[in-house]
Amino acid sequence: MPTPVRVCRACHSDLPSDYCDQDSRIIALVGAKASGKSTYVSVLVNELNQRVGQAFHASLAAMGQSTQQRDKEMAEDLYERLRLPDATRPAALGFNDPLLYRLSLPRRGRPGSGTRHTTLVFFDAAGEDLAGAEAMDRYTRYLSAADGIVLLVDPLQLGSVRDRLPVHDGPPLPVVETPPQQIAADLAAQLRAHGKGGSRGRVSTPIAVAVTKTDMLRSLLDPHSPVLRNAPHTDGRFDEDDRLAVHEEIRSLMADWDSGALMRQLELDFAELSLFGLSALGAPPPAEAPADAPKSGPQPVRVEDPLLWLLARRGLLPVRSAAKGRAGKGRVK
Ligand SMILES: Nc1nc2c(ncn2[C@@H]2O[C@H](COP(=O)(O)OP(=O)(O)OP(=O)(O)O)[C@@H](O)[C@H]2O)c(=O)[nH]1
Ligand SMILES: [Mg+2]
Repeated sequence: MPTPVRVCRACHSDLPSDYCDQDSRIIALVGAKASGKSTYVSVLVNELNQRVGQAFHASLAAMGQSTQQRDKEMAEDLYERLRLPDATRPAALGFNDPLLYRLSLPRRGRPGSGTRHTTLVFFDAAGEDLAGAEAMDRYTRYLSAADGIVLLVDPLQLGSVRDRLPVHDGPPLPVVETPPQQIAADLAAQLRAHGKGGSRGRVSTPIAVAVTKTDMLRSLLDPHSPVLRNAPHTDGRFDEDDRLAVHEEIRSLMADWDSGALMRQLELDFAELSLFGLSALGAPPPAEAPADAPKSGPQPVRVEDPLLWLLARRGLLPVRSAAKGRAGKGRVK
């Protein structure tokens, strides 16, 4: 029946009035429990509003009352009270609504050439809802509708990384959760079952695989590693060569960590993938207050890269590459 506000026909949730007028990109966030998904979203939104927004002449606005309210709470918790997000509640306790944002970018990457609006939908599930094929089933409709997936991999979950970290004064290492390889395999199986299997059985949805908490890996990285500093974003362009440098660096790190098992699995399952490394906080939480952000607030490194890659692949961002012929159009295996 007619309603005074626009609602979804399936679930009857409110749809912000401009939701249907824009191109939309659903970004699914996947990762084991405590891999850093909620912290990442909160920091990413803040960076898109500030440093990254400035570099790309972009602006981001929370859409609809529910996102506006949660956006405000997330920012107050992390940036004013310096509190890290609580564990996300599992779907069994009530479904978590996705976060909707309108991202406005100049056409052709230049201000004054008109604006293109894109709706970004972030879905931040609880880790335990992604911890097995059965649990993930609840999310399948949303995962199969996603235009891009960001898989967060917590390096502190990997045995060989835990063994190599120097004795540190940060908070204790997290308990071991679902291995990223299993999440990736279950995810691919779900997507294939929903018609996302392309040539040679590989899933066609692009996947950005990001190693999180890179602030903890300093002792394992070269001090000049590209992973330890932000991407340049020169002239408001996505730097393809920089992305490849990070991709190769993370690939060789992972080869060292697990003999490349995760990478081999990903290459068998996904047709388009790129590896990233990021730190949402820039430093470990204080040892005496592990539920708090570092005292100086989040100082993120490379949080925007996975999303920018997904947007650039869709032609929504101008790309810069000194080796265009060699790198192709942003496709990497
Ligand atoms: N060192 C470091 N630790 C981080 C970073 N981001 C998150 N963490 C740690 O990881 C914990 C979990 O982060 P969350 O963002 O809640 O993880 P999640 O994936 O949303 O977890 P669930 O909602 O339970 O699935 C935080 O409480 C921090 O202790 C980071 O950038 N660096
Ligand atoms: Mg969470």
